[in-house]
Amino acid sequence: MDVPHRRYNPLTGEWVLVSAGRTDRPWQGSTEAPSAVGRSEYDPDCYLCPGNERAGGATNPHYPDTFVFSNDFAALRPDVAHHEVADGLLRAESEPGTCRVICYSPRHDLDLASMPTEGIRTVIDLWAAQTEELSADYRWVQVFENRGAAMGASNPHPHGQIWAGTALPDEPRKEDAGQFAHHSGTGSPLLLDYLAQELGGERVVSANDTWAALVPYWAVWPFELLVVPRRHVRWMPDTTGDERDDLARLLGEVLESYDSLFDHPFPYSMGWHGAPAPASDHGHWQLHAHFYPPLLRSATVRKHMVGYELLAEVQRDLTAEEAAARLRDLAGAG
Ligand code: H2U
Ligand code: ZN
Repeated sequence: MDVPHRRYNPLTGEWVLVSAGRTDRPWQGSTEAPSAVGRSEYDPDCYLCPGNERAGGATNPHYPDTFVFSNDFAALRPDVAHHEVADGLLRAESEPGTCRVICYSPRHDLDLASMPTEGIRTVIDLWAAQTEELSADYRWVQVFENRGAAMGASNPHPHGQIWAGTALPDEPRKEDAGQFAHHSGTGSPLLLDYLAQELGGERVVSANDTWAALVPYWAVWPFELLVVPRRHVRWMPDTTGDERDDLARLLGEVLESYDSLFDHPFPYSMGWHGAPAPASDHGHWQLHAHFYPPLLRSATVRKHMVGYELLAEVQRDLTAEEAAARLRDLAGAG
C-alpha cells in the first residue's frame, strides 16, 4: 500500500500509521554523537570489567565468561511490604521484585554483535537459566539489553539487565491478551500462524531450521526486528541445545547486518518475551525477542517518538518491507 494507512499489531492490539515516502525531508534537528570506537580488552575504569570495583563498593570476580550480579541501584527490591492505595481514582500497589546486571563477556571491547557464536550461546544459556530461576519467585522476568549511549546504555562493556517483578507489566499484559484471544479462537499460537504467513516473504531478514528474524508487518521502529522460534516454544528455558546454537548464529548474523547498515555500532533496546510464570499455564504464549533500534537515516539521525506519536498514535515513514530488504541484503554479507 503506498497511500498513508494504518497497520494492526495483533500481539498488542495497537495500530501504527504508515506514511511511506517522507524519509527524504530535510533534518536540521539533533544528531546522535557516534560512540567512541577502539576500546581495549580491559578498562581499569569500567565497573563491569573483571577484578574492578563497582560503584556500590563490591569487587567483580575474575569471571571467565558471563557474570551476574544484583544491580547496585535496583529499581525493584524483594523486601517491600505489601501495600495498597485504593482512594477513589488514586490507586497503587507495592511491587516486590529484583534487578540484576548480566555481563556477556570479560572482554571490554566486545559486544553481542562481535562475540564468537559460542560466546553468544553462553549468553543464551544464561538468559534461559536466569529466567527459570527468577520465575520461581516472580511472575514476569524481563531480560533486556540497552546497547549504545543513544539507548541509555551507561557503559560499552557488553552487558544486559534482568528485572523481575510480581505484576504482569503493560507490554506483556497486552501480548498475553492478544495471544490468548488468537489461541482460543484458532487453537494455535498467534506468532506461529504469523510466521507461516511470512516465511519466504519480503519481510523476512534471516531464517534457519529453527528460528526466523523479520521486520514485523506492524513494526514501529525503523529497523525493528522480531525473532521467533519456528516450533511452539513458550519460553526460553524450553529451547533445545540445537535451537540455542541456531539462535546464536542467527543473532550474530542479524546484529552484523545492523552494524553494517550505517557502518557503525547500531544502538537498540532488545528484550525477550516468553510465557509468564508458571509457563505451564500459558500454552498460548510463543517465545520471541523484540529489537527496537532508534536510528532512521544514518548513524546520527534517529527517529523521535514525539508529537503525533505521543499524543495520537505511533507512525513510521520507512515501510517494514523497505527496512527488511535493506537488512536482508546485509545479513551475513559483512
Ligand atoms: P545500563 O547500561 O543498561 O544502564 O545497565 C547498567 C546497569 O548497571 C544500571 O542499571 C548498574 C546500573 O544501575 N550498575 C551497578 O549495578 N553497579 C555499578 O557499579 C554501576 C552500574
Ligand atoms: Zn569493561
